[in-house]
Amino acid sequence: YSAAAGVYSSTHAPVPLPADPGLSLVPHLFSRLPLDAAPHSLLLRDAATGASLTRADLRRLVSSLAHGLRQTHRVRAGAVVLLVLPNSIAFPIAFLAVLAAGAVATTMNPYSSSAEIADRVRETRPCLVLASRDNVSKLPPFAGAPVVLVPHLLTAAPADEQFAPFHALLGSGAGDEFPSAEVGQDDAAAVLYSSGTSGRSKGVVLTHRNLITMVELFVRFEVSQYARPACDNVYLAALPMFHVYGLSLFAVGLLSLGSTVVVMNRFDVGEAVSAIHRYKVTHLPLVPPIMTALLRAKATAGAGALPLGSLVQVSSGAAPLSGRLIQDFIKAFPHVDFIQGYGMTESTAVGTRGFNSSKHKNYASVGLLAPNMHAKIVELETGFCLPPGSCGELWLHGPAVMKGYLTDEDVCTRKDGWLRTGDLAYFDSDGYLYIAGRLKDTIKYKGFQIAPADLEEVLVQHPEVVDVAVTSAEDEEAGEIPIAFVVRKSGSTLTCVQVMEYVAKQVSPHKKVRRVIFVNAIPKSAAGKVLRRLLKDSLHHLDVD
Ligand code: 4UW
Repeated sequence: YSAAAGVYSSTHAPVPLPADPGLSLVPHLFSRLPLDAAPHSLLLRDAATGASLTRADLRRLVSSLAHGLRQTHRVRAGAVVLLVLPNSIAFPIAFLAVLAAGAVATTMNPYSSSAEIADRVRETRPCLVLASRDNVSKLPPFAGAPVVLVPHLLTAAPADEQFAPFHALLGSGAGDEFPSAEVGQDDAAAVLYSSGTSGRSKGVVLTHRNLITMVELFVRFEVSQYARPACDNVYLAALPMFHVYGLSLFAVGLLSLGSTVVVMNRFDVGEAVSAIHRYKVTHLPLVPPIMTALLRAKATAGAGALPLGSLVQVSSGAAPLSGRLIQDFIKAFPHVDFIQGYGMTESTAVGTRGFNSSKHKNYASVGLLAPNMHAKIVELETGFCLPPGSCGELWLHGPAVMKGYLTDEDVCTRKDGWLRTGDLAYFDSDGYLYIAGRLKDTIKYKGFQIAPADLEEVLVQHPEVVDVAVTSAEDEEAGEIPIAFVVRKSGSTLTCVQVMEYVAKQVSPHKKVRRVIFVNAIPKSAAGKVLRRLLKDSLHHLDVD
């Protein structure tokens, strides 16, 4: 910590990053993947069927799909391709091929509603949509954007007519060489959605440099801290790849290390346990609700104990974790190295990672700042930079921080290259970071982001709703749940259930409003800003729904 500058620098030695401005993610990734050494070693495996892809398969499929996209759909530098895909071994191939073709991939929750998909199409104007079969019925009629259905498994024969166009794209490939896509490190590579510190959810533009940085400073760096060779590691991809946490690991970073990624189509605790056992999974990145689910499964299994002996490391992030849950988990799975990590969409998942040595175990901290990254802890009232031990807003600076938002400049979140995280945090004198609370409005339901403003916009459309404000309530299962304070039209007999059903029809399942409270007025500041804190505090005084 430099008291003069008020800046915390990473305690790790800097990691060299590629300088070539013409480099893009996919060539970089494959330059890091020792293909010749072990072309047939397993990279991706489908948890349900066991179907697998090798390093050589990945290279061939990404390259031929990239050529196919350029030839058939004129996918070019700067064009956007929308991915509405659940986890599958095809997801990383689709994502990487879009980038290798020079285009920009935008991902979204595959359980999104039609309205949400239509919104995204309006905002990002994709030239092509890659979707799973389950999503076809939800896709709005696209002006000028064809839809190609992507199968879960690429190894199966293309018996199904619906997937013929996708297989035709793969077939149009030209060997293992990637197309010469005229993009470099400063060009956009992906648009992921996040609400930042306020307002509606918006597109976070990540460049090839951001993604290359993520690979080097987060995934490769973390694995290099351990003595185990990375190619012996088997990861369970239980988290969704449309979100930055799953995307950075399973669809990008880990592939460059030659580790095996076992992909679950959708999380289910029983299936996760049997996949861990069957494929001897060693690494399990998760969110706090999955820890709770594993603990419950263990309690139910009783003396028969869960067959999780292969696990070496479990890491948790994306949402706060209670000390109690950490202790219960460590007691239940003593052979597992447990760490927390912290990241954001706006920082390409790069932030902090825990590291336990035999001498030093620090489970409550989210870990040490990633190499090459800087931080400040800023006092809210004064804007002063605070020293170790003092709590303030965490700001981040470094090559992983996004280029900006797609639709608005949101000057609040980014200031002079500093990303205001909206999180309350402090460092200890050894450089370990602790998250103490959240200043921003974002709600985290099972680690998924919900922007209250998105739900408010849906709710105010209801003809019997006069005013509304959404905030969160703590929940043992999900961490937090969205809760709506609603002012009804006078004389309206609208019920809580009707309000919840109205929202549920229009949003992804994780965004559903799970509690409704009718009020006479929404408390607002003189400037008209909703006083969410006041509403949240009022929850403690309410004992009726
Ligand atoms: N404790 C408390 C945490 C924590 C947290 C995040 O949806 P986003 O934009 O992004 C994420 C990314 C999570 C992540 C990425 C890479 C990684 O190694 C890792 O560690 C395991 C996690 O969730 O939400 C960002 C917001 O989520 C909260 C915090 O409010 C942050 O601004 N958050 N991690 N460990 N809160």
